[in-house]
Amino acid sequence: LKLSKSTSTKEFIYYALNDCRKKTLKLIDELDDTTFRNQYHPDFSPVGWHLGHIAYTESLWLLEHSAGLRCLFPQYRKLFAADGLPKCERVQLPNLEEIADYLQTVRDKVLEYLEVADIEPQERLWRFLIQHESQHCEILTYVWELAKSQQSIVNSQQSKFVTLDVAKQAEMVMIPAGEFEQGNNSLDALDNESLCHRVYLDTYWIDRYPVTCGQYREFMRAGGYENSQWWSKAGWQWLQTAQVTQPLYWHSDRSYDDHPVCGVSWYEAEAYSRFVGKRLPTEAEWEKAASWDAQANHRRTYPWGEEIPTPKYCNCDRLISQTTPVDAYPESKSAYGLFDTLGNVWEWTDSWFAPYQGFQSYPYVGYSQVYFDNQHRVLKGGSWATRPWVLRASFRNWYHPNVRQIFAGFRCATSFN
Ligand code: AVJ
Ligand code: FE
Repeated sequence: LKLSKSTSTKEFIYYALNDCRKKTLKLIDELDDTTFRNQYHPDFSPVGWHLGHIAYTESLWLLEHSAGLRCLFPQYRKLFAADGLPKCERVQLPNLEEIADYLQTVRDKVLEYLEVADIEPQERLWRFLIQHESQHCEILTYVWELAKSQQSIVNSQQSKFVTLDVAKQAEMVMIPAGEFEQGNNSLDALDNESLCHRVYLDTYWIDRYPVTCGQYREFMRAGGYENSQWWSKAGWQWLQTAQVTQPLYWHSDRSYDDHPVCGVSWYEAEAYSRFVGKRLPTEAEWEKAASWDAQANHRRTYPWGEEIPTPKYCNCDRLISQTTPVDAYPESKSAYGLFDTLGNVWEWTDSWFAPYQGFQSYPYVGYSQVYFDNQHRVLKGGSWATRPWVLRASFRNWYHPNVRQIFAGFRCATSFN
């Protein structure tokens, strides 16, 4: 199927389900049993749990709630429900073959149902499930990276010269005062992206590129991790217990100097920003700089326009399996000239995860609403492991500020030149 204007909703859903699942099955193909069932970090469930939970969620919403079928695998309900067991108890898993069978059995029924379903009123739900699978596959990639780092398998690239010079890396872009449109009301937007609304921002400056390893090394070399003056009170407190001295996915190899920093907590991002006399952008500042086309007075879905993300535009979808130089995708440029806003690394923002005016939970309160607790910071843009279905300027991710396992970096902002 070639997607075009005449593709029907049903054809599109069929295509997206298959495309997404093909990649999930490819992951399963590469998986060994230890990586499948180990819990590598208390904040993250085992890889195998995520796979079972994908099948469970699809079955719950499409087969039980929509098609009205009985639960196919009632024995898995407690284990794979989002609110079933604490993460540490999610290790008593069926084996890989059983999970693969679970996914396949549910999917076969789902495709049968898709043929007869009245799709129009359910479109939002189907789109949600494609994004749900995409997100869990990214999260299981985090766990997999932890597994690899324990087995000391490190991604490494051919040694190369850094081509983006230091002055260029530090460039900032001025975003003139004015209104823009934040959020997204379309059918593929998640509940937390609506309602779309206009926001006025004063003039500010924002980095053209994410902060690079080369730039961050200066912070490390200057004793950034030993000097409380760069850290907020909460950040310094966090550092005393975390006892870290470099990002989680740090490369000492200088050929990574033009790659974005990856694997920092929000506190590290905050400390670095203070060190260079800047601050983290708010979510609105990030989103305006990435998506607003002031000349057209128009919000772009992606920084470059409306074409869906492909390898031409950004480092995503696990196609490269690690970060790339921050200037590697000139086609990614936003109207204001920012590079690399989508893909490569998630970017921490200064904003707490909170609802927009008119927010309504969908499809369940536990998706977003329970996280509106002023304990989670918003991340934007997606990483090298993010599937295209969840890459867009309005997408909102959220984590506690101490989390480093996600593939997160940041860029800085200032209010004056
Ligand atoms: C948006 C990644 C924070 O992991 O809780 C998956 C995604 N929500 N299933 C999460 C999610 C429900 C969510 N994050
Ligand atoms: Fe989930």
